[in-house]
Amino acid sequence: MGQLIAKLMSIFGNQEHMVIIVGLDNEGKTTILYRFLTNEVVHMCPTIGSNVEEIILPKTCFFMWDIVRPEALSFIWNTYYSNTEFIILVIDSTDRDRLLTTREELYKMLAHEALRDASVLIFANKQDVKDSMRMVGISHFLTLSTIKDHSWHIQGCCALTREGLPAGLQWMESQASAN
Ligand code: G3D
Repeated sequence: MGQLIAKLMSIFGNQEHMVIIVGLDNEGKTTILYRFLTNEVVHMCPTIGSNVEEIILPKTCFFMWDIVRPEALSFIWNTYYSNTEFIILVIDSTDRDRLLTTREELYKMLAHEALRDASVLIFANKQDVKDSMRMVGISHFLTLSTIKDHSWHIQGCCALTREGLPAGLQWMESQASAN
């Protein structure tokens, strides 16, 4: 898989930035990916394999993989890590029960050698749902302020309305142009 990605990167050129979208199941990853591309809500069947899309912006392109995992409770999927410049971590802000699992998986992933230079965008999704956790609480629980060796940004969003998604992409664009 790493070789395939490297080949795709060489075809698309240097302005292409490799992004993986990770998170537990049902957090909204696939909805976010397709809301980057269209204003329509796409009704999806459960994905077999992975979704991959190219997001073309005026100054940069993001080649995004929505990774579908063999096991629902882990988003570790090492073969996708090589060449990854950005990690988009999607959190279901209503799902308090699984935030601990997300925290454990996040730090395992950040410790991975192949992701040493990757920047992390955290989408606190489903902010439209009443009583969802707010960004401050999520940041605190995930101890984001202790992350010193990766650039990171947390963005509240609602994938259904696209609210917050452009701001997240803008942060990635600014990171991409700074590197
Ligand atoms: P996944 O790819 O992480 O597994 P999906 O998650 O993108 O398939 O989304 C899982 C469910 O959450 C979907 O509902 C989807 O419509 C819903 N969802 C995604 N984003 C939001 C959001 O911002 N707000 C709300 N309220 N729901 C959201 P279904 O019913 O199709 O399973």
